[in-house]
Amino acid sequence: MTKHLKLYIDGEWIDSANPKLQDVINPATQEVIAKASQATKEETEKAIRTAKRTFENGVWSEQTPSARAEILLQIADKIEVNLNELAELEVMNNGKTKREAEADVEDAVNTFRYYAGLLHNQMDEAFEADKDLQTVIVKEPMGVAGLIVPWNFPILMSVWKIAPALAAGNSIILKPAEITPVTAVRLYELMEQTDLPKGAAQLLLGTGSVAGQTLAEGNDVNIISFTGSTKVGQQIMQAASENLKKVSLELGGKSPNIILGDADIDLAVDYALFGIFMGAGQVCTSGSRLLVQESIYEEFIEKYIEKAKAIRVGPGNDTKSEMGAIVSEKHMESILNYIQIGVEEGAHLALGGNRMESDGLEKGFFIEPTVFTDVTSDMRIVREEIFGPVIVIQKFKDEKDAIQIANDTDYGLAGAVFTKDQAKAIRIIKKIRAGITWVNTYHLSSVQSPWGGYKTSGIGRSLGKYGLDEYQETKQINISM
Ligand code: TAP
Repeated sequence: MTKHLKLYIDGEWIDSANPKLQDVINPATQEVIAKASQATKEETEKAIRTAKRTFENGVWSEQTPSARAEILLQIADKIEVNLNELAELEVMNNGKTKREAEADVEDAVNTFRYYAGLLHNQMDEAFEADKDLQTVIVKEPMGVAGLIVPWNFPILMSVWKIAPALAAGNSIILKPAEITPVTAVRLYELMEQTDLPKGAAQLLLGTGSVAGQTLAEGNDVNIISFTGSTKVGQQIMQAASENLKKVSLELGGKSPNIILGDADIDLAVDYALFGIFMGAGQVCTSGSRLLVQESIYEEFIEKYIEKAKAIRVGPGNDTKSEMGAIVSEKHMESILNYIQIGVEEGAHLALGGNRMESDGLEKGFFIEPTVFTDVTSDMRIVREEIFGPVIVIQKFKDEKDAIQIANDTDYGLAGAVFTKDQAKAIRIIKKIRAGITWVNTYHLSSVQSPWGGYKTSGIGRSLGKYGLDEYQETKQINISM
């Protein structure tokens, strides 16, 4: 029987008054795997009222940091015990490979454990501000946190927000993307089995235009933490200006991956492939612009294309698959449209470019690993985020040229450089206007490290101690001695 997914408000699973249910699709097969309730404006407002009441009555917000840490650890344990099930659900709903999904769920466990640990380490500051004045600086929760996440890392993006927001003592309302609600629902079922107080965490399924927008506008919401497209990020900022709530935005990218002439070519080829084809390119930090120095251009491209051709594309639940499905038909059409634009703009389509519809992939949304060479900085496929398995490769002359091309973008999320010369690597990386960078590797990061972008890639940082700061107010208490 198809599972019916409900909203979770004030410790109860409830059906929306909206009779329309959203079909939740497996993108590898087009099977309907669940039907999801879609929260109305009134239900979203009820979730906000519940979160506010819970915050004010102190059942969560006034617990000691170590008591909160204990509950975060309980949640981590629950996720860990159910890791395989959660990974399978993620594969089924998002289309990514099982290996990728397992890594996401493992990171989710680590994130809860990290913030539990951080709570034990957070201490107030105290100092003598004047002869008779002692000052103490304390951190406090903000209140109600609205957490809006996209479909590309459904469970991990949820946890990157839930863990620090709860750690800080806020009451939360999570809204997953309407096409990928399955693991968020399972996560909430697991959270319900812990000692997290009723009303501390609500879950709203439904659309961005109703549930998301109502959260962003809500006068009793104190922070909106959003991960998604730059366009929707801008709408959220506007909506949030009504009560000047804090906004934390993790947005899009078009990240440069620079391969210098003295790089270890085989290493650079492998990471450049991983940089774009992980998650079928549906990753905010994808190294979607490859910049290759002219002295090694031909050799690099030859090796890159040979290996890209060999990538096994298939359903995420097949252990042989190295790249999974595109999340939805609509998104697949958008990627195919960009490929068409690339061809019309005069870029050289060196590999792929098509939907894959044979050898058992007929029913799913699969796109070949696609490589464009001979691109120029003015092309739309170079400037706009395609968010799919499409790499655009540009040639550069020297270091100065590479930096100029790399920074010629409105985005500033990530970037990488490959070279055997460490000093040169650091010199270049320091000039790249982006928040997440790599030298001789790609996509590797840790829960301790701040995650976020420059320019139109966002405002604020997730993860690390910076991620906890996002969900806290800072107060000075001046005590006359
Ligand atoms: P969006 O279309 O921006 O949607 C993201 C979330 O916002 C979804 O839950 C969506 O709900 C909701 N939403 C849509 N309109 C809204 C509104 N007016 N008010 C409030 N919420 C609204 O992004 P997407 O297509 O799901 O995800 C892809 C984008 O996310 C890419 O641009 C990617 O770069 C970015 N991304 C960035 C990062 C980081 S860390 N920077 C990480 C992952 C993804 P519905 O979809 O249910 O309508």
